[in-house]
Amino acid sequence: MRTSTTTSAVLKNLMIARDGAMTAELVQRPGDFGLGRIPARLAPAGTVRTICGFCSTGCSLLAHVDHRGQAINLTPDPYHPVNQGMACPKGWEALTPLAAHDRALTPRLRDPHTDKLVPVEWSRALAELVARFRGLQQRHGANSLAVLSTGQIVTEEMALLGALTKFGLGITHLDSNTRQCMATSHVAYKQSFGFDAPPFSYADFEESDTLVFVGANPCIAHPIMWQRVMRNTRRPDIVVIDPRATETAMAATLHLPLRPKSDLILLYGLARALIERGAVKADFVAAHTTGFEAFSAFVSEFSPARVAAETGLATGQIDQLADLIARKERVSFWWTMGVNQSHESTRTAQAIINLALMTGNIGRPGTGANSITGQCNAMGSRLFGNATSLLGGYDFEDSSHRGHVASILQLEPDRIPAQKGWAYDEILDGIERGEIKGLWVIATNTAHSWINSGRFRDLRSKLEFLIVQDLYDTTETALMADLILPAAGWGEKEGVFINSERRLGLTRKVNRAPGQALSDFAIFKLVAEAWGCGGLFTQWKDPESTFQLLKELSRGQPCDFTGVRDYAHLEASRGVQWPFTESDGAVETEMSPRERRLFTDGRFFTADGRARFFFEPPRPMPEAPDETYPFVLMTGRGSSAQWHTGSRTNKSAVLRKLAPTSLYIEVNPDDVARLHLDPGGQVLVRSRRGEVQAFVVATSTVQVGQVFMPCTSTV
Ligand SMILES: Nc1nc2c(c(=O)[nH]1)N[C@H]1C(S)=C(S)[C@@H](COP(=O)(O)OP(=O)(O)OC[C@H]3O[C@@H](n4cnc5c(=O)[nH]c(N)nc54)[C@H](O)[C@@H]3O)O[C@H]1N2
Ligand SMILES: Nc1nc2c(c(=O)[nH]1)N[C@H]1C(S)=C(S)[C@@H](COP(=O)(O)OP(=O)(O)OC[C@H]3O[C@@H](n4cnc5c(=O)[nH]c(N)nc54)[C@H](O)[C@@H]3O)O[C@H]1N2
Ligand code: SF4
Ligand SMILES: [Mo]
Repeated sequence: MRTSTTTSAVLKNLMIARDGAMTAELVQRPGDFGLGRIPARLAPAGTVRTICGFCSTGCSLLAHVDHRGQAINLTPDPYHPVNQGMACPKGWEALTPLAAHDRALTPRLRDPHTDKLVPVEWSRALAELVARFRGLQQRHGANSLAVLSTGQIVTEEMALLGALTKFGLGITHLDSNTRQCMATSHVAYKQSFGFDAPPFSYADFEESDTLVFVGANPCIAHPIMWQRVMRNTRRPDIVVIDPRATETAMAATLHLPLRPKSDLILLYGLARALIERGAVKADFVAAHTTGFEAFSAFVSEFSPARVAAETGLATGQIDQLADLIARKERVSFWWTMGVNQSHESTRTAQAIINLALMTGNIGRPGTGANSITGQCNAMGSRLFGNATSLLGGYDFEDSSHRGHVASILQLEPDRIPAQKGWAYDEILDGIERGEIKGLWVIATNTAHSWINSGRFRDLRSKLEFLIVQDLYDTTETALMADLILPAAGWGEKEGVFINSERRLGLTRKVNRAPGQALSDFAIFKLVAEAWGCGGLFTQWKDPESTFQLLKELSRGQPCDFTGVRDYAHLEASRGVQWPFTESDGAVETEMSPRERRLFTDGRFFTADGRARFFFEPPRPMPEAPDETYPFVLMTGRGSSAQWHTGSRTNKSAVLRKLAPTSLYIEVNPDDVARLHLDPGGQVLVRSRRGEVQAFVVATSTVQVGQVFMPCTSTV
């Protein structure tokens, strides 16, 4: 009953929305479902400061906006503390993908007779979503539905989606593409520091004496962070631990090309070497940590001979690195996907954290155990995705946490589930078992980016209803959908991103979304109304009022940012790093530091204020090479001009020119000769899960027995 009334009200509003110029956002008549208006605040003509929507660096871009409120081009902000006037090719080209010919302009619904995706009105799309999802819940239970989200929408949208899914629609299983990315570091920090808290500031790139990069290729993946390293005037040693001689390794002063997935052994061996060198900061360890003695006993088994044998490195290389850590005053450790995407990634991240703790390299300039995240708002999803942690870094399992969050959100506490839902891989397993029947995918391209993409294709047939919400209706996942919801993208809506150094930055609407595309925020509000649970979200009027709610959720937490007044404050201050409490805000002046790191007082976020040493015996790589599959395949970023599955970057002619246009595989010249491969010719690359054609690039950047392919190609 409630649904049908609401749906007709939605229809009325959509008719208004289709009229006139305001197609970009729904203009709600005040009073209709108590929504008020979701403002479509267009930027005034002139220059507007915004934050890039690709990677987690969070560069500030100046959008130059004409009298129609449309950005005509972008330049990097010379005065921003993050990028200091620099941008990578994706940033410079960020407007181009918005104008692509394959933008999703209307919702599309699969016609059961023709099997084609045909344009439908928003009202029909919403009614269908509700009917199909409700029907599945009625027949198979509330948890026959699941949601896959992203690190690429603004924090306000993530939080609304998380709240809508779990508190409104009654779906427990929500996870995001950050599971493929830095979820393991989230856990590592939570266990070691008591909260998911990357401690660094980008200034640390410039202030270190030794920088150790583990499984990270910032020259390609975070080029502006790398520029910050290049601005370091302390003549630092730069160490790269990576099986490949990457662009970053080539620029390093020491490259350790270890065997893939032998990092944990190396890091434990380094800990022993540091203990033997007397490099342990005993005062710091005694005052601020727990568990060092057991750790010290544990690592005694990692002799140089064992480490060399198991990592393939020479003992001299390991000694050299131990010296660089032991002898330098300021040592910072940085890691990315070479660590996070592995079978023992949480412990590997913690082995890095242990090195920083035992040598007292934390809380001082140029130090830290620093996880670099990937997507523009991966950090926002860590705090407000509402996936494994409850909004604001709380725990679903803790009833006092649930009660607290419910009181801020003015909800009945029992609306908040008492357990976290399934992770991404568990959701896919649930589809396979026939338990999940309906899936809603937002701002991620699962059919391309999930490991073993063939499996997702097979799972599709087990889903009774697949919804995809994206900028484009041509992504591999959208083409499989039963319903496509057209979304506004970066630059077409406003909200907050949180970058790798915990900086909240405001991203602005500098363009109208095309056709009937709506911001994800507006779509989630409409779904709530159509579902009949809109009343739960009256406080979430628009992104900025939602930001005020998020502030309240952060109050008293390590990530407290209650000192940020509003969007205008964020913009004027060029971003604020958390924590920034109300009292910090009250004493803020022009002279307040613009870069801050955590743990300067040696107090961590655990109950006793001490950091923990975590460790575990290394396990062999689960799927080692064998006779049929003799190579180790590594994948990663191939070019600073390409972004993941290419849905956005492939739309720019400029970016397409900057990267190879065909898929390639890098093979060591000895293997090329041994297998009589034709450099530049095509090969069929086959794994236990799939096969693909690629052309051969003979290069000694990969070791014998190893090959590399980029995870994006410009095809
Ligand atoms: N241009 C561009 N930039 C991006 C992205 C993009 O798609 N395009 N994506 C963004 C995202 S979401 C992310 S998560 C980041 C990723 O940023 P990075 O992790 O820096 O990028 P990858 O290319 O995945 O690099 C991982 C490195 O780990 C190495 N590696 C593989 N196995 C091992 C191992 O066992 N041990 C060690 N030590 N190293 C290993 C690989 O050789 C590779 O050089 O990039 C972000 N930036
Ligand atoms: N082989 C291999 N696979 C990998 C990796 C690897 O290194 N190797 N890396 C993994 C990692 S670290 C990551 S993070 C993932 C990334 O994997 P994906 O998230 O699948 O990659 P993207 O291409 O960024 O997909 C994002 C989609 O969201 C859409 N989009 C962008 N902005 C918005 C928006 O505001 N709203 C909506 N609704 N849609 C939007 C884009 O059009 C695009 O289709 O890939 C993972 N997969
Ligand atoms: S480095 Fe990242 S944030 Fe900066 S311009 Fe490039 S993609 Fe955007
Ligand atoms: Mo990522």
